[in-house]
Amino acid sequence: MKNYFIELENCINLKRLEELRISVLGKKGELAKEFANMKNLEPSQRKDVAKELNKIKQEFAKKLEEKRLELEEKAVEDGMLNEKIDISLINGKLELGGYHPVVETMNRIIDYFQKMNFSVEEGRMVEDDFHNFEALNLPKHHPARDMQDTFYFADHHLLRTHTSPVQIRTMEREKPPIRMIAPGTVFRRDFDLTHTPMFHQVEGLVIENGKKVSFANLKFILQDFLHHMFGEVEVRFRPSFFPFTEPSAEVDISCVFCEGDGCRVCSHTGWLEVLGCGMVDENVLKAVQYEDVSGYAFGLGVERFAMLIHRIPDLRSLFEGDLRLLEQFQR
Ligand code: 2U9
Repeated sequence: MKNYFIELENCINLKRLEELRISVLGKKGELAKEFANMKNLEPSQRKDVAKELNKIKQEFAKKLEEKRLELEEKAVEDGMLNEKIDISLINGKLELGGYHPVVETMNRIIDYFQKMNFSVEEGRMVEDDFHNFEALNLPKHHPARDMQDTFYFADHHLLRTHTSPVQIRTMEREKPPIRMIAPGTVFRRDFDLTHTPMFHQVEGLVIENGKKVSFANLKFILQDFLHHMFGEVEVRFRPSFFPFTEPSAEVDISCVFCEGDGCRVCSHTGWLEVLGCGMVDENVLKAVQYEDVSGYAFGLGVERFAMLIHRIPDLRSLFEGDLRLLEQFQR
């Protein structure tokens, strides 16, 4: 029996442990044989031998159980160390995501202008007063600079209220000709049915040396762009005012909901305003030390485009992350 105890002590796997259990405690095992042998003993000896054998049986069973727990624990640990999980297996329930309608619309806009040979420029969201206002002919005390409209930091920096500072920085960095768009996130202290404090714009700028760029060029590209985005719509230009362009215009398309008949969305005018534009103001060109150049600029709100293209009635639904809306844009 002594040998079995030593073997149990040195046992290193569960299979051998089970073999040991059977050889010692099994029906035909070592102990069963010893118990059977008792019939050959003197009756006076049997009691002591039985007591001794039972003691050995209990001790072996206890040590065997301890060893089993130890080896099982080790098997789990070894398994975790050596296990390789194949994460490439598909469970058949994969669902494809999609672009958020604002991103998808932004990408379509960018695509159009890239095909028209515009470069895509990005800037910073935290800007200074000069690039966001001063250089754009928005002098000190202009109402647009109001604390009410702009998020200011304590150190005179601010969250850009439009992407126009990107054009200013591009002009500071590069000589004409310039042919660029600036897509990006902008911030205004505005929150109601039709305004969110964070939204997206795409602005464009074209500058050429001399008098090469005209309002007719601006009209052509914006008309073509709007047909690309909205299909067969009427386009009209209305005189307007912006500090950074002169002359300026707002651009309308015939209402995509009622096709110009008049409805609630277009306030019964038959027209929807979708763009602002104009020839770059002299004062803006002066601020970046450009001389003898001509240029046009335009700007649009991406959320408004996304809403009109996809017939999304409520601006706020674009920012709620509701899957019932987003799932409709799965690829
Ligand atoms: C430079 C010079 C001129 C960009 C322009 C608009 C007209 C315009 C609005 C559309 C909807 C902003 O998101 S919105 O509220 N934008 O109407 N933006 S012209 O003019 C510039 C920009 C940069 C250097």
